[in-house]
Amino acid sequence: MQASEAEKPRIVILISGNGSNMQAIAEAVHNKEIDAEIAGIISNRPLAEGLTKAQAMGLHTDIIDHTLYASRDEFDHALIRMIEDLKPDLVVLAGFMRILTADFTRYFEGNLLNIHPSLLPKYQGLNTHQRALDAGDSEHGVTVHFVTEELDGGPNAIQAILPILDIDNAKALQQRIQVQEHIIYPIAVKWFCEGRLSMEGQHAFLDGQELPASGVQLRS
Ligand code: NHR
Ligand code: GAR
Repeated sequence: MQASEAEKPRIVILISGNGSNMQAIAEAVHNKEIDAEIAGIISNRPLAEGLTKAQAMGLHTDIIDHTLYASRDEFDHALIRMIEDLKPDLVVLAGFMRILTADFTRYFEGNLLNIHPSLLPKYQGLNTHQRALDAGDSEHGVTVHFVTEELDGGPNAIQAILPILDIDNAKALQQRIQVQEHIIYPIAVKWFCEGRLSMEGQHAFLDGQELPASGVQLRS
């Protein structure tokens, strides 16, 4: 039986910039590849290009400018309230660029996903493409993981792996990785919305089986 609109899992997506991952997920919902509802898009940057994209798709958008808050704590508590108003089942970080406090990550733990452009646990933090090149790595990639207090340290759900080519630079790598991001993020969100992907006690599970530390790996 088709679930009625009111019963569909509700997704809130947090962005700071371009919003291409937000768009990939919203399109997968629109195309009914994911049986869910986009409850809203929230940006901490008032001028994020992703806001325009979300509005063009007819999605609800909210802005919460972190520069107007005196501390990370106050910002995160206001952000929790704004997200809660949208009654989410899943919160998705899609190029969201503010480090979140433990109060925030604990509040949504198990229902909070992020996409990070490296083969986690390698290269947590920023500048990942250049760091993979500088290290002379033969492979690089992107990971969808559950968010915990530890930055880029929560359990992995899925990662896409790409070879690094002799002629690569950070920009070329970033472009090839973005193509993979738009494939694996909708897959992870779909699994979550179907109740197949979950987090229990710092481990990720798919279909009741604990995933390896890498998560599911897609190699191209
Ligand atoms: N917060 C927690 N607690 N845990 C994670 O795993 C998080 C998180 C917040 C964001 C995304 C992230 C990434 O995938 C993310 C994961 C921003 C920074 C950062 O240094 C680091 C990691 C991530 C996002 N932000 C600077 C800050 O001071 C600001 C940088 C900027 O505005 O450009 O918050 O890598
Ligand atoms: C994505 O490439 C994502 O992996 C990266 O930011 C980009 C956002 O693109 N995330 C981080 O670097 C987190 N530190 P988008 O706004 O077009 O989705």
